[in-house]
Amino acid sequence: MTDNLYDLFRSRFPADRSRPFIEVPDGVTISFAELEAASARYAHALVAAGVKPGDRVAVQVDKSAEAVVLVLACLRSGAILLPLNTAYQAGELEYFLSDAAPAAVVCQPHRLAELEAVVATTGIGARVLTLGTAGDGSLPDTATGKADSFASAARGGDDIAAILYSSGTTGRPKGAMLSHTNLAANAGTLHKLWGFRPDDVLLHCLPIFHTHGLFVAINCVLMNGTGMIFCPKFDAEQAIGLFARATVFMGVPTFYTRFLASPNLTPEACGHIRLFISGSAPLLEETFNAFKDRTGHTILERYGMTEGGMFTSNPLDGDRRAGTVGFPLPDVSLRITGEDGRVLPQGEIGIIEVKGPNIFKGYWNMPEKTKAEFTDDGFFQSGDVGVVDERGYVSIVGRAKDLIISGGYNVYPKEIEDVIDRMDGVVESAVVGMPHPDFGEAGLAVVVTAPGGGGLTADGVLAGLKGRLANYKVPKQAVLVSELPRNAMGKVQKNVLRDRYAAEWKAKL
Ligand code: MLC
Repeated sequence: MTDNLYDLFRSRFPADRSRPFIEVPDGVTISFAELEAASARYAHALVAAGVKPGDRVAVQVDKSAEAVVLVLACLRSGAILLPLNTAYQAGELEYFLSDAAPAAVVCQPHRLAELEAVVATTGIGARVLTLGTAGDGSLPDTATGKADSFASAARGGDDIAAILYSSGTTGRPKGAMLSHTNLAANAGTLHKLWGFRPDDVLLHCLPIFHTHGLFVAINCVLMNGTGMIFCPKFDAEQAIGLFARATVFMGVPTFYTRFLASPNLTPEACGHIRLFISGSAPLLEETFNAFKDRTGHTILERYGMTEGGMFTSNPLDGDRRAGTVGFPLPDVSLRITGEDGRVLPQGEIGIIEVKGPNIFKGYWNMPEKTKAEFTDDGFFQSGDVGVVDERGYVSIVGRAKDLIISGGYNVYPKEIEDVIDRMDGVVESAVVGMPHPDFGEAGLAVVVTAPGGGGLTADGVLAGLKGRLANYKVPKQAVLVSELPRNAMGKVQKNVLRDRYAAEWKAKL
């Protein structure tokens, strides 16, 4: 056995392989036996497509049982998985594919022509494969008839298992490289910390192209060797109906606010769930309290990011405190530092830095950026501003980076401003995060138009962004102005904009 993560998961599969692993409501059910066999066949199909260990396989597919099989097939074949949000548009994909230069790109059949065109533009020469759900995908076609067993490619612990792109406040998105050991360490820690039991069933409603749905949720289930109910999309009513058959639920705060909006969220409906977990965005104290009042359940909030999975968690047994993200995980060292890099005493506010076996190996093709984000003694500088209280609970109190977290997705204003600034009639722009009842935060674009403006309207700005950026990045509102407020250093005062447009924003929601 090597350090291939698949082998670890396989060692945790139940002795009775006929037990269900994935059940899609009104869809397929896949047992562990089928998972093993199908991921072997898909791994053979990847090899047949020319994929070698260490090659990247970009995957932009809808959430399905087959998609999970493909994820495991990538691990088994030693390929590096590059999951891509299905909302990404051609321009965004072009960058990821040029940067990561995958050997193969897997997409839904209906996007084949589009992805082929993107691949042609990049000149990377990748094979474009399709993943159908009803016999209409080239990958399942190639897999048909292949052997049901596959010897996992030998992988060392530091070999990269996945690259996940995260954007930034400046420059290009960065591909965070996560090793087999990074993922194994975090999965093992969370599985233990959250007390997974032999009878647990996870209700999975998250997308599977980001850390939360992919590595936190699925990997805990794989470590537990039990099953999950796998909903292709989040639907609050459907999820509430399924609580009766599940024991663990993981979601972003928007899921919880949508549950609270339903009269069907009752203590009885939640009676079978032993653990509700929230993450990816700050859980408002108001939501935490309302959920407790309505259901009797105390949501467990945890904190992490793409660059290492989870860093902290409120306790399973013990006080789960609203407004905090709990304690550093047992194998994570966490410290707070000041602007000069000095480690601050408990109670002082500063940048959160973390170190542990789960922290990523660096950014793909960006040694300088990697170096800049780690301290000399190996701590990753998260860019989040936090504080540790006298009991050791960590709270996130702000962000050192200009970032909007909308419905659990990170949205970087700079990326949107760059697209707006290239529009005809635009001089410059600023995108700010505003409070949003459903998504927690959402973007407002404040756009300075050229004299005359060329007929540009606020709606025109928003329409111009659609199709160029993933839909969740498109600001919900825009205003046209003649100038932006700046401080003495010439920096746009985003806090002034947030205050100035607060009433107008709220009125238009
Ligand atoms: C959808 N829309 C959003 C949005 N999601 N707008 C802002 N922010 C979002 N998150 C917009 C769409 O653009 C569309 O607008 C309209 O809402 C309806 O789209 P939809 O697809 O029908 O929305 P819905 O399915 O309701 O999606 C909402 C959601 C989804 C909350 C279910 O966003 C979601 O699953 N979020 C989870 C994100 C997540 O998994 N993050 C984990 C990152 S990992 P229009 O105008 O086009 O009609 C990470 C690390 C960690 O952060 O710690 O976990």
